[in-house]
Amino acid sequence: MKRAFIFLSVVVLCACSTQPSGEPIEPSKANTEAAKPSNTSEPTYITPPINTNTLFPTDTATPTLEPTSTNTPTITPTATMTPIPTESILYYEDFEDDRVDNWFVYRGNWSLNKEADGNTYWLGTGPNNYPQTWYSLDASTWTDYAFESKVRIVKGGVFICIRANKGSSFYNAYLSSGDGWVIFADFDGKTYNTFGGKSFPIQNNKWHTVRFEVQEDKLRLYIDGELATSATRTSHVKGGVGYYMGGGEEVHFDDLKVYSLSD
Ligand SMILES: [Ca+2]
Repeated sequence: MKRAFIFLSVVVLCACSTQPSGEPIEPSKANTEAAKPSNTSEPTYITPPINTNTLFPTDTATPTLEPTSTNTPTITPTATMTPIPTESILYYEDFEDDRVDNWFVYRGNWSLNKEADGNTYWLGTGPNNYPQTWYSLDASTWTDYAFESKVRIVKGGVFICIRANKGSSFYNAYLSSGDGWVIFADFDGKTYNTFGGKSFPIQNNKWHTVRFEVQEDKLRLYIDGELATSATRTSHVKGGVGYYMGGGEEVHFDDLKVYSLSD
């Protein structure tokens, strides 16, 4: 584990050194990076979505965010969360050992911080270029699972990713504290498609327990135990987890848990 941590630190340093902070990423470069195969020694990552109009539910982009009947049937919400046996845990991190193990950081500033009661949490921020971090160990066997974590948005919003090949492909759930909006998206390295958008109140500066489930072709997003939105999708079948956010935003994370939902 220590060896992996050191290796990842080196990778992170190398990755950061090739990307001067403050320099915008050209879409063509991002697409090239996205096309890199995942089995090379160099980790795959990109700036996920380039066009912010497809990312953030602005007034002009809102019409495109609504699910359509052709490819984004939204399933009927249910009142209860899927029960998860504790023995199905795949990953857990509370940062109380003052370490962040097995995460690959790409862009932005990610640091451990302590609250007044001594609890340690992870803080992500950065001026631009989508600060992002990805679970770095092999998650190729992760298919049906729940990614639950406590999330506190100080500013902006957060993209929570599942079935991810780091930044190259993933499903995400976007939570916007500014306008109380949640929405799914999938990204295949080239195309970013949103679906399943719903209004849902999200308070700034408050811990929310966010649980993003994927089971077969079903996506379900729970916030503080309440089903915020759900949808069906068949774009991705396996992969790990990650977070990213827009530039200039600040989000806190704690108590990360991944549970298998496989039968
Ligand atoms: Ca903690």
